[in-house]
Amino acid sequence: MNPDEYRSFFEANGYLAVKGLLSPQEVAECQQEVARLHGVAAERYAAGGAEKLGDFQLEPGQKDHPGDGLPALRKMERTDQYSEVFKKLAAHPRLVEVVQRLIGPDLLLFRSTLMLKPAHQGSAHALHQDSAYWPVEPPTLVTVSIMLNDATEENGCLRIIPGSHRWGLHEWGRIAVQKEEEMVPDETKLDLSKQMLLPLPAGSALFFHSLTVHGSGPNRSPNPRNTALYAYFPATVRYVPKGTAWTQEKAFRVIAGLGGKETHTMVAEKQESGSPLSTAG
Ligand SMILES: O=C(O)CCC(=O)C(=O)O
Repeated sequence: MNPDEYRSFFEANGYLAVKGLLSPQEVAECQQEVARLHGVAAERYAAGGAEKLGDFQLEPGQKDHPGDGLPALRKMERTDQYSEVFKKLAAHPRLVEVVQRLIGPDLLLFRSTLMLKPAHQGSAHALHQDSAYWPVEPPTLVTVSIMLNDATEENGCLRIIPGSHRWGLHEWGRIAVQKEEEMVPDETKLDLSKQMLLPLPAGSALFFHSLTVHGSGPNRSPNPRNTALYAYFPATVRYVPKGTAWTQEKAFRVIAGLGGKETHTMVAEKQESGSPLSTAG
């Protein structure tokens, strides 16, 4: 697709896949860094068990028995705080160029995460809308999931419902109940026939709107499915924390624009009373 068509495709469909965003060398560097971070997690676990893991989260069922080798991790949050590689990747010029085409020149970083699906053990993510959790209004964030391995149906590639970003924010946008490998929250009247799998080769990137209904299946394969995931937003939004998990003031890293300053601090606004999503955070 011609880059000039990115925005119109994204606005119509709520997602955009870009192949070859990272070179094979860049992918290899990221894979090495993922291995190093697993080593850090193993050291922390050895020092104090699961409680010492902090931003490293074990796969469900691994809490007491992470095994003899490296811990089976489901995700690593706030990677920009302890990984130069993933801090730098958030501002990768090709990545920034695409996000700017989608939401404009001034970009703030909302989230910097590694989503991991270890071979045979990686668990599913039930379908949900990210904006059901995030304190940004209007809900106009863009998440990018960068494939660090080939992502296939078997190892749990992302799945989305195209056009669902135009449905608005729903009560079922949160993962209400996630049973075993079930992909749909309870009380949902989602038309799953519209669900689309997005297998993509390593180095590709999938961009999606924070209202787009998305999730991923379990990893039933002998290969990992690891992705670097970032969420960006324009500074024109309001910061409206939902529940108690968010601070009144929050400094976000500036990725592009805003006069080149390093961080941009936002002050919480009260959310409208009666919001259906006002509990927990
Ligand atoms: O990477 C995945 O498998 C799912 C990630 C996801 O749904 C999320 O972080 O909101």
